[in-house]
Amino acid sequence: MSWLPEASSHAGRVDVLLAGLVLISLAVLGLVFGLMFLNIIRFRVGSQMPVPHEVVAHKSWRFEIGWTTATLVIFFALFVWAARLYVVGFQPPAGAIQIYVTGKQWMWKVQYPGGQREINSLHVPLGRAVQLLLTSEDVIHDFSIPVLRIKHDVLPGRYQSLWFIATRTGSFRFYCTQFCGIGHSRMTGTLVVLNSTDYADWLDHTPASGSLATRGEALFISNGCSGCHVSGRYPPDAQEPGRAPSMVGLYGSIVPGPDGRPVRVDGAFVHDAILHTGAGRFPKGRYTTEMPSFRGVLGEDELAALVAYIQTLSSSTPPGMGALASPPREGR
Ligand code: HEC
Ligand SMILES: [Cu+2]
Repeated sequence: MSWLPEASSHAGRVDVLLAGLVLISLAVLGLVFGLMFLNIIRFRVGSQMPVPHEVVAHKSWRFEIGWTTATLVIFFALFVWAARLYVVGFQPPAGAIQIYVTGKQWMWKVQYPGGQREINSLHVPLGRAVQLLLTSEDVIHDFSIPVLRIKHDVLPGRYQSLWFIATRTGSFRFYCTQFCGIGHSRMTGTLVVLNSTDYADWLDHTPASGSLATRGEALFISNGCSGCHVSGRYPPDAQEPGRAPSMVGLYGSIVPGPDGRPVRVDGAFVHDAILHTGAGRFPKGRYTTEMPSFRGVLGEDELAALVAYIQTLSSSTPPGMGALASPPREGR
């Protein structure tokens, strides 16, 4: 549909859903009000129409049940349609490029896995799955890219995730859509979608001081994480736990959550575990030490780096780079 600008296939699907909702609602509205007005006019005072007493006396159950079932089915189908779109819309495919977006009064800070950073602008390659890990350094913000039809509240102390595949090159606006103080209206930026060669070029020409993961590794040591989380693989739920669970192989694995239901360890899981704002899957006393909360100690920049580093302990591909050919640029 071209009546609203869109830059992803998800946007197209959201628009079709919206059109479907509007059309079905209009059809129901038209039917109900049409019948109402028809009968108001037909049976107005002084009209010559005979009042059909039989119809009132013997109401048709077949009609009654048929109509109720039909509306139920129509609206339930709408629910399934919308719910599927919603669920898929929040499940990033494996191998998506991960970009960290932090809201702060009143700007958006963006960090790339290669170590590049920028403010109020977000560069992504065309046709590749991109996952945004969103968080806030202060109050609640909301990140919205209208042309992609995606938005999500951005909360301090937590990671939220959005993903998309851009299908059009160009520059598009993004916004904070949660009133967040006096500078809220200035909290906007530009999404730049580049084709893959331009994107590789852009990554190359944007200064970066070491990849996110390299910075994360240094932080893992300087903040004392490595003192408790010794390296080396042992299952975190082995009988002999030691000081703290291993971080090796943690990312991407499926672990039992606090309520016993399996959860997949992703960026949000790791981030929230470091701040103690997450689920916390181990009972107290499970390990010989207790992990201090790093809330207020580590900034969101540092947390992004730690998450990227812990990701590297589980895979040989650079974190969040997906299949992007360009290797992490170290030491630049
Ligand atoms: C004093 C020891 C100690 C220090 C220091 C420490 N941790 Fe932990 N950490 C633990 C313990 C014990 C657990 C398991 C119990 C829990 O989840 O609280 C844990 C759990 C975690 C988890 C969740 C693991 C899982 O399998 O669910 C992550 C992620 C983590 N730590 C990362 C870090 C990072 C990053 C740092 C440094 C910024 C750090 N930890 C510093 C002891 C520590
Ligand atoms: Cu805001």
